Amino acid sequence: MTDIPDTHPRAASLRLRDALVQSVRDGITSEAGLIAHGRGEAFYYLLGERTHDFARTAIRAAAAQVLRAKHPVFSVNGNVAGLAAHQIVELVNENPRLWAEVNLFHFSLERVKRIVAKLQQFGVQRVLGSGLGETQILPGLDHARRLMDARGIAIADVVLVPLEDGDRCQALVASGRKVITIDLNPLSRTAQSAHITIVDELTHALPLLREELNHLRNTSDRELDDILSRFNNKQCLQAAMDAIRKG
Ligand code: PTJ
Repeated sequence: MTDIPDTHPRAASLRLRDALVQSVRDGITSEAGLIAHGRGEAFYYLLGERTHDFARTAIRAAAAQVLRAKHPVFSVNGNVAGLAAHQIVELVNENPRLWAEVNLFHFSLERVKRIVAKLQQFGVQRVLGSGLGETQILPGLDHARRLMDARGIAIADVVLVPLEDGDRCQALVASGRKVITIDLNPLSRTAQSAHITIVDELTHALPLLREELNHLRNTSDRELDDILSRFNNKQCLQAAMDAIRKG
């Protein structure tokens, strides 16, 4: 790991990079994951590297959606596992209906197993790997991301899929599941097709989602439905694009 002093003006950003580089070396994150991260960094820079109100609004709706779900699943890829394993533990373990399922684009069974093992080592109580157990197929996809564990995404009504490929997001939406994403690019196909898009950096959004879940946990179903019916994803995406344009 690089020695990054706290006084470095870009310390937080450099530490995330470092974590991801190490995660590639550990065989958790794919090499292409570094490129995906760089794309995220560019959008984050344009967004002023802070959490905007449109993201907070989407995070609140996401929490309401997870709390209203019967079987919510957090779909974890190599970047998410590399950057946010400690945050996945908190989310899954504090929300008894929530499962994590490792699902990869650059697929190998070895990497799925390695990520599942990493999450287990961190203490995640409910974690599956697409392709490891009894497997079903998500229609409309030709690559490994179509694999779904029969106890996980296959029976999920709500799927949280940060940093996702657009075609899988669209296939999940077409399958009737509610889809929540975290994506710094408001123009991506994923951002545009998900039901709830949190335009914020992953490791900043997840603790806020955790807080919001704790805050809303004892809220009535009626109030949660009210939050969801008032939420407008198009408006949030427009606000994100305006923020980027205005600088
Ligand atoms: O581990 P695998 O094999 O499943 O592969 C995972 C990656 C991320 C490599 C794969 O899904 C991929 O290529 O993703 P894309 O199509 O590059 O999409 C990633 C999206 O996430 C882009 O829109 C980025 O702007 C965004 N993004 C990248 N890093 C972050 C981010 N959004 C939020 N927080 C980040 N840290």
